[in-house]
Amino acid sequence: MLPARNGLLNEAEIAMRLPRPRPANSHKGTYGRVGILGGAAGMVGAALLAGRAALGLGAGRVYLGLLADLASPAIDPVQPELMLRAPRDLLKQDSLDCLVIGPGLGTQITACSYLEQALQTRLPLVLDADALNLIANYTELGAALQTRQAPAILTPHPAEAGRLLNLSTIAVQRHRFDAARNLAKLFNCLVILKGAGSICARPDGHCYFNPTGNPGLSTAGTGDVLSGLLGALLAQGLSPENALLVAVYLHGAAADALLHTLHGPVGMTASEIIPVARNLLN
Ligand code: NPW
Ligand code: AMP
Ligand code: MG
Repeated sequence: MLPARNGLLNEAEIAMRLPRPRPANSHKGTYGRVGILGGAAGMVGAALLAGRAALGLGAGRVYLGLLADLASPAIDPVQPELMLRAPRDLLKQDSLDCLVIGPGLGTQITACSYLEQALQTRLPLVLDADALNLIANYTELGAALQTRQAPAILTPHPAEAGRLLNLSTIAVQRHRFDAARNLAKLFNCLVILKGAGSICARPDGHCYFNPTGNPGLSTAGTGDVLSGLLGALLAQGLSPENALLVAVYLHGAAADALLHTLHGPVGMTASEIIPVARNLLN
C-alpha cells in the first residue's frame, strides 16, 4: 500500500493534465522553443536523443547546444529539424521557453561553467544526468539551485540521487519515497526518482507513484529521452508539475505498448520510445 500523502498515477489523472488540442490556426511559435545542452565528446547521442524526443512530443522548435567539437555534427542527418548551436550561443538566446541540461554533458570545467550560467537564467530547467552529478560535486551549484526562483525539475536515477544525498544507491533504493521527497525539499524543486516505479515528488512532500514502464527501458539513452519529453511539454506551456507527471507516465506507457510489438522487453531501444510516446499523445 502507498504511504499517506502519496498518489498513484493513472490514465484519468494524466488525461486532465495533457496539452490542449491544437488550434487550427496555430504555428510553430505556438508550441515553444526547447534548448538542450549536453552531448560532450563520446556522448553526443544523449543530447540527440533528448532533442528528437522533444520534437517527437510536439515542441515547435528545438535547439541543441553540443559540447563536443570534433565529434559534433553540423546537423543531425536523421532529424534535420533540430537546430545545432554552440552552447554559449544557446545560453545567450533569450527566446527559449525552457532548457534541458545534462544529457551527455560530462563533468569537465566547461560543463560546470555552462551549468552555472543555466542556473542564473529565469528559464524553467530540466536537470538530468551530469548536471546532477555536477550539483552533487560543487556546493556552490547546489546553493545556486536552492536559491533560484524559476522552476526546475530534477530527474535522477538512483545512483545520481545517492550522489546528491550523499547516500549509497542501496540506501536510496531501500527508501525511495523518502529519497525523492528529501531531494525535492533540499533543492526546492520537483523531482523524479527514476527506476522501476518512478516516484515524482514535490517540495511540499507530496509524491506520485508511476506504475508504467518495464525492464525494456533498462537500456542506454532512455533517461535522455525522458528529459526531452519533459522539455517538449514545458515548452508547450504545461505547468512543471503537469509536465513531469505526463512525461513520466507517457514514457513508461510507450515502453509498455512496445512490449506487445516487440514480443517482449529484450532489445527495446531508447529511439523506439519516441514515436510510440507521440502516438499515445495524438
Ligand atoms: P550498475 O553499475 O549499472 O549496476 P552514471 P550513466 C547505477 C550519458 N549517456 N538502480 C549503475 O549501476 C548520460 O546522459 C549517454 C540502481 C551505475 O553504478 C550521462 O551524461 C548515452 N542503480 C552519462 O552518459 C547513452 C542504477 O548508476 C551508475 C540504476 C553517464 O550516465 C547512455 C551509472 O550511472 C547515457 O545516458 C537503477 N535503476 N540506474 C549516449 N548514447 O550518448 C543506474 N544505476 O555513472 O550516472 O552513468 O547513467 O550511464
Ligand atoms: P537513465 O538511467 O537516466 O537512462 O534512465 C532510465 C529510464 O528508464 C528511467 O526513466 C527509468 O525510470 C526507466 N527504467 C529503467 N529500468 C526500468 C524498469 N525496470 N522498469 C521501469 N522503468 C525503468
Ligand atoms: Mg540518465
